[in-house]
Amino acid sequence: MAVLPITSHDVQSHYDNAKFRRRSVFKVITQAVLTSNVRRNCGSCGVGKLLALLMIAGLAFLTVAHTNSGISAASEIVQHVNVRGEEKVITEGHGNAELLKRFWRKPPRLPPRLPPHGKAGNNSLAAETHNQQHILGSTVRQSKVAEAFRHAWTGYKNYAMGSDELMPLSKRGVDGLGGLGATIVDSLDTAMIMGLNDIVQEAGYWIEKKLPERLNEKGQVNLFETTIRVLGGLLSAYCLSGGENGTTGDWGSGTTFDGPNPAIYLERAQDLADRLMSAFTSSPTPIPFSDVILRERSAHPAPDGLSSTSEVSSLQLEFWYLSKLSGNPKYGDAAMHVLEHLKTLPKFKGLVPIYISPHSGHFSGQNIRLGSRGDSYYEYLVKVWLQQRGAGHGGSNVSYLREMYDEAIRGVKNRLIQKSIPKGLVFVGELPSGEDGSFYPKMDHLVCFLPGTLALGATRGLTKQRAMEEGLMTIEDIENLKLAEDIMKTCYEMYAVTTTGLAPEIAHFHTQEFYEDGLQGGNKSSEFLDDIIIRYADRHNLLRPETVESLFVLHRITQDPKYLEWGWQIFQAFESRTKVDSGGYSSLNDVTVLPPPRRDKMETFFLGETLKYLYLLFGDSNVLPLDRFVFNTEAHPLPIIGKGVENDHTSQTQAS
Ligand code: DMJ
Repeated sequence: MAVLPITSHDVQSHYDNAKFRRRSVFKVITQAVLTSNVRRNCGSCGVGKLLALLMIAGLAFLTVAHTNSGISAASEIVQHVNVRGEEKVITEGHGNAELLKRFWRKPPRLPPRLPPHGKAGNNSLAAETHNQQHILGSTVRQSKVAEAFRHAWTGYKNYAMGSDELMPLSKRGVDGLGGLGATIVDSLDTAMIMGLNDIVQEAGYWIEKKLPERLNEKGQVNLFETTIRVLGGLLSAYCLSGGENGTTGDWGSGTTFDGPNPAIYLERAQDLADRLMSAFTSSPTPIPFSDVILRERSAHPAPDGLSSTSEVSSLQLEFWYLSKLSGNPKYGDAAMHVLEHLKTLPKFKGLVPIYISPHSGHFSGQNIRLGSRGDSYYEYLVKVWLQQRGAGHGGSNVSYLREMYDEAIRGVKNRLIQKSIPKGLVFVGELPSGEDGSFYPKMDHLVCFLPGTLALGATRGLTKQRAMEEGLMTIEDIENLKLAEDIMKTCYEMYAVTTTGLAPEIAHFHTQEFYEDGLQGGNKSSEFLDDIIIRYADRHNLLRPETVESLFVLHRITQDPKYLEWGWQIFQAFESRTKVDSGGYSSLNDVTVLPPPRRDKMETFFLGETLKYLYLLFGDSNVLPLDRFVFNTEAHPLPIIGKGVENDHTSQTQAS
């Protein structure tokens, strides 16, 4: 196990707020003497009292000045402690002079408090969290994101309540996901996290009163979409509203929510999962069919007979957690059986084709990519391992997932990573014809989940600093975190390179072998105009979350404040380009022109993921800490079971 030393450069303090600057001794004393009380009463005080006060001040000043050289020597005592190569900076005590200094020093002036985003009551933990956000200067940004969420919800509620999605331009709803009110369920835990109790109540009661009839009556849904958005949303709502342990404080909120008893969310989840189970039970192999008829509790394959690899491998966080909650192992067993089966299949350096047949149980075709139909296969390998590794057996029963993940990432580095020219952006390309075919420099926006996943895998959700201190990071982990940061930059530049400041759905990259002229993003001040190629057919933006998702994870893990700024720029671009006055936000048809032509759809993941990740990015890292919660691929947080990181320590001790 190789551990790089942590340098003081890694240990960053990142607030730069003029209100917290050190004040001079003279200022401290004059401010302390002229307290508001003295000032208030000064009109009535006599000349004698004033002179006495000035004398006391003078004496205090002389004492401090006399000992000042001693203070500066003592207060600057800094110890460099080497603990496993780590540099720690410790400031020692300062004696009497420092005590006097402290006595006179007024506490720093904090920025004014803003009201909480919701109407929910807060306990002391929430208040402390809130205070922290002020210190970091994040509350204003969080309020703006919460306002955006309310605007999105209000548009949906006014024109589309009960439909899957809002068409914000024609002000009506559309059922693109089978008619389960997908926006409602996808949004609920975001409203909880933001403390928007009135929305929690509206969404919660709809789920209590209306969802059962939808489940009974509706026809075809996609197994994957319904699992990640609806089942995931219900399970997360159950967890965050205190269903599992009777308290909401566990995840850093402390808020109590209105709405139905949390047990309702679990009941709905189980009803839905019982119907979805037919996708597994009808298939002749462990690979589930892609489509389910809810009212009939039956399932069938997609018209071409194939399932997407990412779809069959991104069900396990949800089904396994449901088994744990319900005590019925059938959900988790069926879902985990898919991964156990995938483990046995031949792969190319850990990489897999994007289609699989539920009839044969084998991969179909050669196309390898981390974009659509491939993406969350790689994401769930590591997330399911994180979720379950501490659940028992020392994590050995899921260690194969970590091995599959590590091998796949080696394959990515080996075959899919290149640098663009002329400016050298690191991007993830594709192998459309498999291992023997050529590299294709195309990267879907969807691939921008990868920086977050790489960072999570590298530190197990801890900050880099802590993971280093605890000796948890191997050389490979450190390399992977570096790769995460490089790809993160590319994802950010995919936004910054366009006229609107929003990324296209797909980008191509200029390489030695590949170039297409005249297809630039349009932002003349971007230095990457020549590196990123945006074809006409790829210029739309669906309000997708992947980049801000990774910004959130990378900021939590590296604590680098640049990710806050990138996220803020992206949020502002969403605000100025996609907000619809009458309510909601719209997708765009072309991110390279102003004003951008709009597309009449607000995807559920804008509320379920994009705004949630932005809100969490600007907030306190004690809320939903990444070593205790894992976000499903639709951003619904689920708890990590048992001893997560502790288990990593144990397995390392055993191994060494
Ligand atoms: C979401 O439904 C999920 O994040 C999924 O994994 C990928 N596509 C969308 C968001 O872009």
